[in-house]
Amino acid sequence: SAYDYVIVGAGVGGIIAADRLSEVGKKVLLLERGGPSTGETSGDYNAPWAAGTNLTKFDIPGLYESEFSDPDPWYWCQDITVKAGCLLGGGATLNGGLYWYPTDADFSVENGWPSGWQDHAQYTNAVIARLPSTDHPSTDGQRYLEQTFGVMQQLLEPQGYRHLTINDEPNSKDHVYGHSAFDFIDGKRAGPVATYLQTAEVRPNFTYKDFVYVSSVMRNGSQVTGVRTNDTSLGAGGVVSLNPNGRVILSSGSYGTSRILFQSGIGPSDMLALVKNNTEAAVHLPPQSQWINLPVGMNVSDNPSIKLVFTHPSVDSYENWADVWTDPRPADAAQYLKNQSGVFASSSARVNFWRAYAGSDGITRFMQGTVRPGAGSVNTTNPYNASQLFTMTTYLSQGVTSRGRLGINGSLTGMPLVNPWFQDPIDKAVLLEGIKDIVSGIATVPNLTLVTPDNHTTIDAYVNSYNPASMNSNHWVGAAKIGTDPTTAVVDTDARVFGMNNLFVIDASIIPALPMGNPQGMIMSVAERATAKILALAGGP
Ligand code: 6FA
Repeated sequence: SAYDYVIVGAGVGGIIAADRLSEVGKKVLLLERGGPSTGETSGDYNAPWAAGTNLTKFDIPGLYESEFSDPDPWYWCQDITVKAGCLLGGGATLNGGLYWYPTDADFSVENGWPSGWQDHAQYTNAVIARLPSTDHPSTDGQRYLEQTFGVMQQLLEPQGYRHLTINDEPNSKDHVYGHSAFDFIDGKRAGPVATYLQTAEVRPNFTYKDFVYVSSVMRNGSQVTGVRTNDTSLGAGGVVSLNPNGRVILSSGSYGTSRILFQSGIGPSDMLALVKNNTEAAVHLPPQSQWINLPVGMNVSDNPSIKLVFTHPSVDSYENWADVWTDPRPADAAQYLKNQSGVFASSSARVNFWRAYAGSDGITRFMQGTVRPGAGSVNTTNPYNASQLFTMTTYLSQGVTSRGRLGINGSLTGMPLVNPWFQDPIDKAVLLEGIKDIVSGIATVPNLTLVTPDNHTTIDAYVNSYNPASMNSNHWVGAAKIGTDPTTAVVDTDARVFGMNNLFVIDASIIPALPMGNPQGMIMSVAERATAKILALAGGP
């Protein structure tokens, strides 16, 4: 059987595209390399205390931090050197759930978007209608483990910050703070898996196949003729067929989509040469005369982030989340199992704030802060009270000018080739200024102590010696950037790969520059709009 649309990757972008295309009657095949995740999708990776329930590691928001201490973290892609989700839902199944409605400025021409993409409201509102955010995810409407909010209030108010419900005023991102907002529903992880995928799955014209790995698309010049998979039940040699005028959408995430493009003969010549030198992959690489030289993997950005660790006597560090999987606080576990309320109904973040900074190059950059009880690591020569720790992650968000590069090695492992953080010294100077502003307020909050860096380390020294790998925020965008010029962009303003008739990308890769907040809200809006654009294009199925 053949399909109108084959979508590769059931993550944030792919699920939304699949739902919208099947909604209008297209015959859609959604392929995913991983398997079930949440209980609703037959996932069964449960904490011992939730055994026998349909509440998996991925359903229970309070288990988020346990992803990073799991002895067998099978859910991370094993062939990508940075963190990416290789299971149904992709990053949306594993992420911290922070969820920001995109701002108007996120889609501005100044922020890299081609003209025509500025009026995002219709698409953002479509996302909000399916997946409203919440800043009080517990089913009883109460907020839990909120001590850091009070501390941050004391720290930020004297610096002129205003308290607001963040997603009620998405465009207000200067000197504002509020409760963290999440894509959780009924006290559980929601995201596209719990919403868009559910409506797609009841349609007879929609097919979902998991545990299918896509290596490349088969091309006849500018026409994709099939999708090459490792599943021979899908077609001879594992090749999935398209209907006449059928289209393929790559939604495999920044690293996954880039790798498929390379193996399909699309990308910089050094990456294609690596595929050609890989015995297994070389067999399916189109002849060099059909290679398309596009800047796949270039122009990537990710928020540089620096963590500060504090103590305050009012704060409950929640044992730094170390025991949530095997030995949770019994009352909290029981409360959650009873009706999805309490501490476990939220992931770890409790407070977010933003402030605008003018860089010496005239560009406005925003600093985002995310505050959570507990700390992953502490580096201090002074004594401190481990039960009072909390962490503030400071990120540079919209306005970041640094760019890096991602790609593959000879074994086709996905990896950063050039780190994107602080390539431009002005990015570094601005984040440093922001951190210093925060630290300058510590003295106004009784008993607030900065423990990392400790009082023998200057903020400059701390930032200067910060391990670049620890600056990673897992928010990679731009690998197949949208634009009007194939020397600097990979997809055109309809999300179609330059030089191809029927190959598209809908995922984080097409986003040209970082948005104001953690990116999944923007990716969702982009997926809504890109799908509408593709449907409106002449010549389709
Ligand atoms: N974003 C937010 O907005 N808020 C957060 O709190 C947040 N936290 C995190 C976080 O804590 C971690 C650890 C990570 C890794 C990311 C976080 N992000 C957060 C970022 C956010 O999750 C990502 O930006 C977002 O998921 C990217 O969406 P995409 O649609 O671009 O890509 P996905 O990775 O979601 O999905 C790709 C799918 O394709 C996966 O399901 C994958 O298994 C599949 N796939 C990949 N290669 C494939 C292949 N060759 N064949 C078939 N399927 C493939």
